[in-house]
Amino acid sequence: MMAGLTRLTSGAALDDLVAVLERDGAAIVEDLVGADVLAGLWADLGPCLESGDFSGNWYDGLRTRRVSSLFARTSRLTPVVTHPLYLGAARALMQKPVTMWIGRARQEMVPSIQVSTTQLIQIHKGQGKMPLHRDDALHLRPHPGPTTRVQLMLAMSEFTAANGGTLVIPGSHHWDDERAPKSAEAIPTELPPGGGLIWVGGVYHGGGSNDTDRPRTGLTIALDLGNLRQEENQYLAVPKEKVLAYPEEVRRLLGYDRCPPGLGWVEMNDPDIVLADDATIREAGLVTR
Ligand SMILES: O=C(O)CCC(=O)C(=O)O
Ligand SMILES: [Fe+2]
Repeated sequence: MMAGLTRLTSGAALDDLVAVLERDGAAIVEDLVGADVLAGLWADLGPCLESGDFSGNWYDGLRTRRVSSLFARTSRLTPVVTHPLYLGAARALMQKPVTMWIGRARQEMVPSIQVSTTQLIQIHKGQGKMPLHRDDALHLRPHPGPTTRVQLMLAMSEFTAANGGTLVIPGSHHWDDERAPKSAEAIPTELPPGGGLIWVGGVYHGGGSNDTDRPRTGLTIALDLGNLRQEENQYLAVPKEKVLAYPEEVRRLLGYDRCPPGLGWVEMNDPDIVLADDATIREAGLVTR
């Protein structure tokens, strides 16, 4: 029997979580958000799941419901995406300084990070295992290598071995691209509602099979390095007024930020200028949107 994933609580030291993520590529935070946060998210997002259809393809799961554009559908994701352990781990693992010469000046640039995908994933009875995969395969990068994604799965319902709790192969982010993942190597994520699984993009994982009568619901957010293309196009998925409902830190994470030294500008400026009101935009002589 393989040991389970390392389990921490919200009060854990960030350095301890980062050390576990570097070693295993995945960790559990038992109590990521409280019942009030969870209830608010259910109130906003639950109806979207109920009115939605099952996925139309085998990979996403024919007995799985998925809802995306989460920052457009709820304004209550701040405590999730800015949780000090989740955001802190993402920053620690991805915002590594890069040095460069600009003329004769040796400069250090720290990349930004950004929300890359959001999804509610509800696995129903009869859904089989998802193929084990690496989510950073999207980045078409060789392994092993620097972390380009840190992802969260917030349990909106209980996660168990029987109901499809995410299967994870600890340590598989250290593997090269020749080694194939095997089902027998994967261990299920077990979480109470409000708990979270944090994992890095290079770790093999996948949804489990649900053999129970009750659906398993998770809310996933991925934070990626800011110099990569977002998986889910946040600029198109989240209308301006929904972006403005979030605090500046979250707006920056949604992509209204520059990745140093200079990716993502608008009008030679920070892209968040497009969030200003129309009068200010006209006064500054910028193109109105
Ligand atoms: O639902 C899960 O537990 C994981 C889903 C997943 O890995 C994915 O959609 O890429
Ligand atoms: Fe995945």
